[in-house]
Amino acid sequence: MTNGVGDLALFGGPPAFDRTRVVGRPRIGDRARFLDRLDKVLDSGWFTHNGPLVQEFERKVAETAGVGHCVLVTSATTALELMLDAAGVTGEVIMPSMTFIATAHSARVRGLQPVFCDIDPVTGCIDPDEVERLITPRTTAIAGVHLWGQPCAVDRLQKIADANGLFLYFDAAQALGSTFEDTPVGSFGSAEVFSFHATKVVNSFEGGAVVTNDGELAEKIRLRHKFGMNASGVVCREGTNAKMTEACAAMGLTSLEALEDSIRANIDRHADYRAALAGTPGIEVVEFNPAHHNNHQYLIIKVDHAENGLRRDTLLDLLRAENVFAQRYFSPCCHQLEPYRTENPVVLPRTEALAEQVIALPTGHAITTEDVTTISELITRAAVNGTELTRRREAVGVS
Ligand code: T4K
Repeated sequence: MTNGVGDLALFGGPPAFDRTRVVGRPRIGDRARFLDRLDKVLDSGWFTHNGPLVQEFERKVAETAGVGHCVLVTSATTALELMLDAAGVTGEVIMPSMTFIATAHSARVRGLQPVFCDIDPVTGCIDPDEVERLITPRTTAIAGVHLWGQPCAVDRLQKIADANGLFLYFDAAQALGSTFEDTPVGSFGSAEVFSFHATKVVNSFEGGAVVTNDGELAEKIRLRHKFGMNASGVVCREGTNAKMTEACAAMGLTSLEALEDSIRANIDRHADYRAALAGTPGIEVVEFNPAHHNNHQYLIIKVDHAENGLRRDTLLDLLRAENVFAQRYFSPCCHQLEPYRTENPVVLPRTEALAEQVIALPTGHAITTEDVTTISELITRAAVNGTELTRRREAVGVS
């Protein structure tokens, strides 16, 4: 590899990787154990409806989160929707825009109005001072998002919620295995929601969970996730079908058993990237506050165009051409997407500044230290030749 840019795959050279490196390659755990569990499901003839594996997965997720109750459902998005319905939230919900669109959509489909709030520029999580500023008589809830596995300022948010009589919940889709100081994420606010999507630190193919210490809330969610039927099969209210299957729970349990190993691999690759990218102009590997424990499922870099002349999207295109399928987590962010940007345009300077800079890179068990070296060399070449790359892209009409 040379130091110039002419031989990059973006300009017709051969890609650095013959197989794509992705963000969020699913972690299966012990494949034999998964297949054994699946075999037993097939033999049992019991595939769904709160089967034994779903019950076991619920117990283990509750244990991991340090809470009394867990209700498993088909996705985190559905978990958020059911939780908001069960809690009877109405009106306005203050939430960050720097998150996956599901945080906002889950509120909107329940007839709520997301009110987007600016962020702490260091963590990218919701800024409690801004939350206080946005409270109106229509505000009924605050949603924190543990962005990239980092816990929000849970203590301050709880104080604000208590002082104003608001329902506080957390979208913890990215944060299973993280802590706030020594307390596991999952146990804050009135309820938290995990995702077990294929790309998450623990996956159940697709899946999600509400975790809470509020037994009554958990029961209301349970009713809603199975047609409004109680444990005796009597329909007491309306509801939907959001039950997790036994096959998904088999995957979830097996993947959960690998959680510690997964986090260790994530931390190792994080250290590899930090070493390999140290001193690269205008590239910062986002570090997590050591006062908390982070699952390190997301490896985020910030690209400072002012320092290296490189545009974030140029780097993204460059990496993808090399078969490194990096992601923009999260850009554009929620208030820049439909229907929010048309219905309720807002300006969030800190959110927008961060969103312009971020890239999530492949990490963890899916890649090796050598892969990190290769990816980092590509990034360094791009950063060192930032102005030249921008010029070349502009010459072909790409900004
Ligand atoms: N709240 C927050 C804060 C979230 O981050 C999310 C989900 C949610 C709520 C909602 O959770 P769920 O309802 O999904 O349970 C992905 C995921 O689909 C999404 O779950 C996740 N956040 C978000 C951050 O990322 P996309 O559209 O960016 O990418 P996707 O899923 O097509 O795949 C990403 C990469 O992962 C691909 O390059 C390839 C790799 N991949 C993907 C799949 C599906 C695999 O290697 N294997 C796979 O099976 O959304």
